[in-house]
Amino acid sequence: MKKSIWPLAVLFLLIHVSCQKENKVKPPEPLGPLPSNDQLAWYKMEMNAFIHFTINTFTDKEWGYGDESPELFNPTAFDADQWMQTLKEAGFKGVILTAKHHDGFALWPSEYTEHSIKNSPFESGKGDIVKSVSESAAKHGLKFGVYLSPWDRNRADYGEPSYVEYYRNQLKELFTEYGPVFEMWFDGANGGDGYYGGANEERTIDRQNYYDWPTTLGMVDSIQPQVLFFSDAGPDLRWVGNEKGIGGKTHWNTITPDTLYAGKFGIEDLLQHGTPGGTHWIPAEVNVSIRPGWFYHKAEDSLVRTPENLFQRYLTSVGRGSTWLLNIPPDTRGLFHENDVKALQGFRKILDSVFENNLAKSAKVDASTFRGNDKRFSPENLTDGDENTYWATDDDVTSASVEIDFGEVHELNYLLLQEHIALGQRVAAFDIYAWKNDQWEEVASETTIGYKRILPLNGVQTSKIKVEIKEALGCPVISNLEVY
Ligand code: FUL
Repeated sequence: MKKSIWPLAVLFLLIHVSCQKENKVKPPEPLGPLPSNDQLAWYKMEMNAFIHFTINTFTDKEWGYGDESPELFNPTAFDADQWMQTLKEAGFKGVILTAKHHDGFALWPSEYTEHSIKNSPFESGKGDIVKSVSESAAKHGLKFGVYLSPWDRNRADYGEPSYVEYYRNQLKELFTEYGPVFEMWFDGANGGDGYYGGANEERTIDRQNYYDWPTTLGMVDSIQPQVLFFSDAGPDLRWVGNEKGIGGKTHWNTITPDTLYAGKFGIEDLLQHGTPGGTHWIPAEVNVSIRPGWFYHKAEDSLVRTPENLFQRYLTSVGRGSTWLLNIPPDTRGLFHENDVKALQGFRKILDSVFENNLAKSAKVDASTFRGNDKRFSPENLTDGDENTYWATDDDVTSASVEIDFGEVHELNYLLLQEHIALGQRVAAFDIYAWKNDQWEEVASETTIGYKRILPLNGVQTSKIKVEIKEALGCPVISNLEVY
């Protein structure tokens, strides 16, 4: 019997056509430098706590000279669980502890110095704050990070090559004995006067070369490769250029390290804003203290930031595509002070109430265009709650708009946007419009989006919002849009 080959041929043709179609609309190619997986995980942490605690807590100073007796370190009710519980409830995801500040006092029983907790009365010299904090952090599901001041006003050999060896030995102890570390914070403050083993003098170092950072970072990297290094200039995270908690409205994650090195003056503006088309992906981290000082001072008990002020700092850090590193200094008891705890609880309440009801979830979303008219890149991806899906345009389209129609008038307070930064940072200028009196009225004109951008809409009454992307380095790739 002669079988017809037609059904088979039609099937092949259909498969062929559908494959061709699949291939035709490809996802956008990555653009420029990209974040590493560890950096991507870091953005998602959003809020981390900085903890400044050492001998300064007991001398009421900000910068210890380095001649303080270890006998002074004696918290009477130290409880790392109180810190971690407070932080966890407030929504923090990581904690970075000052294992050693500029005064050189080590909060762990380092075998390389006598200037440490082992010679203090705290727990009869058997205490280890680094261990207690790293263990409590792990118990509460928070990631642990380390601050180890390169500048050491206690060491007699600060400024000599042997000090750099000492510093590396301390890093080795910290990175081998205290579990995984997500971030290492290298402070830019360096050199000046100090005790220096009794020399009591001024010392300056060649900031660019003295520490031989590539060797030091390579050593840490070989012990814990996931660690992100923060310093004025990176290489993984950069300083934001101020200590006020203000990220740049324009925040390019990209920057060219040629133009930077730790300690160079006058680059604050560059650090805050970054450079479109910069050669490296080094996001700015926003650090600020909940009090005027970094260490606890009784006289500042009434000067703790209010919940509303903390919320504003959240908007100027996380809301500008950075992570927020908020310092909460424990007091002489070794506890977060009641006023700081209250402020954090109040802040959390504001955050929960502001971001309670995402109106975009049930709104109708429409775009002026989307990539190849392919559903995989349609504007609905903006509100599907899936961070892996996104709205994108064709490669040659760098301006496009999206409309969010709520069907009825609402009072709107915030708009939240996220770029799919795994494919690079792209958007350079965008406007937001609200539908008022039968026409579009501009409510904001902005530049970058990045990992996250939260913009105040100031209670505008409207039934529709439009986001118009005016300029981008490549086709826009936007993964999330929320409205509150
Ligand atoms: C600065 C230091 O000098 C301060 O004491 C504090 O540690 C702050 C976070 O960084 O450079």
